[in-house]
Amino acid sequence: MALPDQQTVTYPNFKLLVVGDGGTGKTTFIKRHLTGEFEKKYEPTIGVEVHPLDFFTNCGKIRFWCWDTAGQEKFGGLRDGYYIQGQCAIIMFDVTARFTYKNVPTWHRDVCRVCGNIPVVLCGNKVDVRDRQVRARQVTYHRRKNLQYYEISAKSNYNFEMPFIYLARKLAGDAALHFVESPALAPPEFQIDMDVQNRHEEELFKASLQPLPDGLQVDLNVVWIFGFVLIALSFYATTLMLPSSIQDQILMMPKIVNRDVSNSGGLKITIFTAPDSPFSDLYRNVQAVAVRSWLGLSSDINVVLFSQDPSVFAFAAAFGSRVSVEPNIDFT
Ligand SMILES: Nc1nc2c(ncn2[C@@H]2O[C@H](COP(=O)(O)OP(=O)(O)O)[C@@H](O)[C@H]2O)c(=O)[nH]1
Ligand SMILES: [Mg+2]
Repeated sequence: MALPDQQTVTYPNFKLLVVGDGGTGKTTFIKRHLTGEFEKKYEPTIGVEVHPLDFFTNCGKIRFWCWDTAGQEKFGGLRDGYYIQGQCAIIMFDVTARFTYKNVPTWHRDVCRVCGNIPVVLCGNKVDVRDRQVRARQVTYHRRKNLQYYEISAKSNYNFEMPFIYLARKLAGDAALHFVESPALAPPEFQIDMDVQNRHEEELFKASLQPLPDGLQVDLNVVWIFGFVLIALSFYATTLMLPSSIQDQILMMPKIVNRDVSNSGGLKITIFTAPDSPFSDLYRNVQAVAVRSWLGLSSDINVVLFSQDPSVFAFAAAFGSRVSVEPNIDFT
């Protein structure tokens, strides 16, 4: 893979995308490799510098055409022309700036959108800095998405070769592939404290043995529940406090609250909801709390669950006649 005006090479060569927020150290990292820096080519139409990085493996020479932007990523995502025909990727974040880790999913999504399922390495750069904002154990994205993760420090050359070995193995389909010669690298600008870094690596290893926290899903469910409870409460309070003429107007609002005043003159409220399925395990408990809190507001509140999940019927039945199921409207 090469730009149109570049000479190609006879040995295996691959277009390597290097993406991540501006300032994470992508350019610094690529420029450590002296030959690649010396032979780089600028492609003005796309605004990239392409650095040919050669590595010597037990199976022969391999080249990564490393694509590095001229800083366009600072203004948002990159254009598709940057990604097209990418064969592998490095996504970089900065362990001293949390938001750069938060943006990793966006970069990964863009890579996958254009390039499909190519080998991807996640790199946490600047681990030479003592005051990290992203601790090793907090890095979990790669585990969720089945990527490889390395802690690196471009300025100290720490782990420089690891992302390339990983990608070369994946691309060659040979897990035993290894480098037989070190590339010429710029001398380290910092010395990394290996005692500190070994502790980070140990922390990372220990975290890899733990199950992935399910916190995000539970958090989302809690937000969802409280949102609905608040809406229900405010409707209930509003309709009780308003003069009857305005109450009558609210009566005309469809879908959200259906009041049945014909029955014994009392105020009836029906809450329609399309909850997450399935209605078992963790979700069941979380959603049961929501339904119970609605029912607890008043004996005049009924709940209708929009779902086609088979488990919804047993879930609803457990609450008695005030909770029913409407399977023909599926908001999921
Ligand atoms: N401490 C430290 N600083 C780094 C490292 N790598 C890059 N930097 C600094 O981070 C800043 C941004 O680097 P740059 O390579 O331009 O990032 P890019 O925008 O992702 O290409 C520069 O000031 C670099 O000197 C590193 O490993 N450690
Ligand atoms: Mg750059």
